[in-house]
Amino acid sequence: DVASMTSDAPAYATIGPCPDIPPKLVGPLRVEFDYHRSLDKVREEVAEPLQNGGRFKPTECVAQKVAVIIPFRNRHEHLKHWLYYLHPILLRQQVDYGIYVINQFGEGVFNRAKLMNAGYFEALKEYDYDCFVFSDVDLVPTDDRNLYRCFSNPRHLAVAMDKFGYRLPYNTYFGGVSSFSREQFLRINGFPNTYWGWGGEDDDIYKRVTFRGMSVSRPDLVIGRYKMVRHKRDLHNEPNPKNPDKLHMTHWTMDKDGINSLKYTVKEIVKEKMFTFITVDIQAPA
Ligand code: UD2
Ligand code: MN
Repeated sequence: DVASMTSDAPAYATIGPCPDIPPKLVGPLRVEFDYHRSLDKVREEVAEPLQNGGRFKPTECVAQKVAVIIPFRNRHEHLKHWLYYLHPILLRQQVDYGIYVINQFGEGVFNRAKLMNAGYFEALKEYDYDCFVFSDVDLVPTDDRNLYRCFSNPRHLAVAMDKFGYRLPYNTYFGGVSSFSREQFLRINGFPNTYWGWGGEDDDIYKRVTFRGMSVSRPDLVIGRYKMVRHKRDLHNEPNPKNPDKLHMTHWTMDKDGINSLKYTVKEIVKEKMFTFITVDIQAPA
């Protein structure tokens, strides 16, 4: 009979792509970091729809497959805030996503861009992601219309941060949060591995994008608002005076310093409910 034939039809035959504008967005959000929920409480409140490892896949439509990569060391309080605010946002944004916290092993000099390269690689070992969002652990968007997905050009999402008076500090600023499709990321040979310590790596990435003939896509200053958890400069992430000089060389170095020269080893992978925590040894200098 006809009724049972319809109900036996495979589900995928009826699922179309997710809409360009997710229907459940609410717009501006209240974001503050002085609440007193523990990580356990946060998990109770936001993790119910998630698969282990901080994974979620919408069932109502076919979504972009997005790996969110967070460079990390010793910022657990910030990570709690990030998870508390971002999971509900990402759920409303209808993304097929996973959260990858890439933890730098040891006490050597920090290297944000190399960690993000490692995150790209590790995420792809797990799932066929087509989009990569790279985010500082301390940045929370305050408007859910700022979509964590990929566009026809590399995207800079963190355009209006509280710490910069809700505007870009300079026109070519590319720090904080960005997204790249797999093709866009490969086209720039990923990120540089050689920016140790604080500063410069985001400007190098911006240059890579323009040198490969792409432009930067951005949300407007209303939708692109962010709050950064206030913090001091960490130990072993001092501004590196060599980094600004390296920027003159990007044009010549980008083809040999990037995803094609990346070397690191995985020390440990831990699947938490709200995220996948991957500790990597990136051979950091003391
Ligand atoms: C700015 C940019 C950032 C990057 C950096 C220069 C903003 C909001 N962000 O960040 O994108 O370009 O300058 O390198 O302006 N981290 C750890 N543990 C550490 C050190 C760093 O987890 O010990 C991670 C964490 O994800 C952090 C990120 O690296 O958010 C950037 O470091 P930061 O927050 O100390 O630097 P900040 O705020 O000046
Ligand atoms: Mn910061």
